[in-house]
Amino acid sequence: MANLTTLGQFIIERQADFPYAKGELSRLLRDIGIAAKVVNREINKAGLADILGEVGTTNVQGETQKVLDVYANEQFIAALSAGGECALVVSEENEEIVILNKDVSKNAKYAVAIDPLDGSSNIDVNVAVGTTFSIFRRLSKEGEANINDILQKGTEQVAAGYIVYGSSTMLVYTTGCGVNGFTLDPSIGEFCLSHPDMKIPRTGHIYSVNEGNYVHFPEGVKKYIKYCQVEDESTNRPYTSRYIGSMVADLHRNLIKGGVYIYPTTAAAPKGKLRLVYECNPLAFIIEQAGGRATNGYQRILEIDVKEIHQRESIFIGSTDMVLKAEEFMAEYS
Ligand code: AHM
Ligand code: MG
Repeated sequence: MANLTTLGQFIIERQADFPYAKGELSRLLRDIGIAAKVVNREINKAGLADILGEVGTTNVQGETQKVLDVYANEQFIAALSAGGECALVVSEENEEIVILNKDVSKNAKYAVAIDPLDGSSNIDVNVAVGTTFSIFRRLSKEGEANINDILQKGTEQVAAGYIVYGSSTMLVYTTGCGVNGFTLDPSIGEFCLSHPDMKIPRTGHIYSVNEGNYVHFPEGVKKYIKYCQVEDESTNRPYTSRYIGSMVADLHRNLIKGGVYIYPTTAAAPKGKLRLVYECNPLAFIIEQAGGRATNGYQRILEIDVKEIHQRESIFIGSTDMVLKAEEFMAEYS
């Protein structure tokens, strides 16, 4: 126990790393950590408690919501509201922006985008799911927050992270000064620093893509997949294919082991499936801070113009050399 650093301690110790070191961002991150623990507790009870199954309502993307999606959404928004630092939330589960802390005396300075429970189709089969979050300093200086506060490019994020609810539960975040990972110790109910200064290997041999969609992929992606499968000793090919169907879990594995995750355009998702604001941007910030690369095959994810809160984008993210190789195929064939 001697060298244990909890998330709370770490955030305070590293406050000087924050662009605005007044403690507000620290409190916001702490609030997210608290909500993560509550959501984790419910996820671990899934199957025991009568909480599994569909609510019956559909979210903005027309997908049926599961009870835990709704629960996680409520928990994160409640924590952000109670903390007082967050003026606006965008969530995958809410069609419109959610305005919080209207009381001007609170002077809430941040806008947060979340996917409260990503990969939720995996819950009822006991497979890892995740939360992603992206934090911006709001642009409007006073009064009620507005949508422009969140329609900022990914480069403007002041912090971002994810929680992976897997064989253990981890919270990984960045404030632009590297990436640190914390594992939840259920015996003391604290996230403890377990993965300091995470770096993604420059290259790897894992590729993660839903190959069932192969026929609908752009030619460049098809050619890259074939490249991954060709035998070549000098580059350690053929690579290994790993696809969980929970982006956070796929990305977390690739961050540690080295690899690339691709969700390109398909016939069903002509602009890509994943959402720029609360899925691609936070994960791109993390991966870049860990030394990796994240693009849409042509352009850096963090520099893409954000026009609407549920905007979709294709994504190529992971070990720098692997993403660069995939981009070469995109440039040549797509
Ligand atoms: P969701 O936000 O509805 O859960 O969708 C996002 C998820 C990602 O976590 C995952 O990588 C991807 O969708 C899987 O999609 P597919 O089943 O089309 O491969
Ligand atoms: Mg999602």
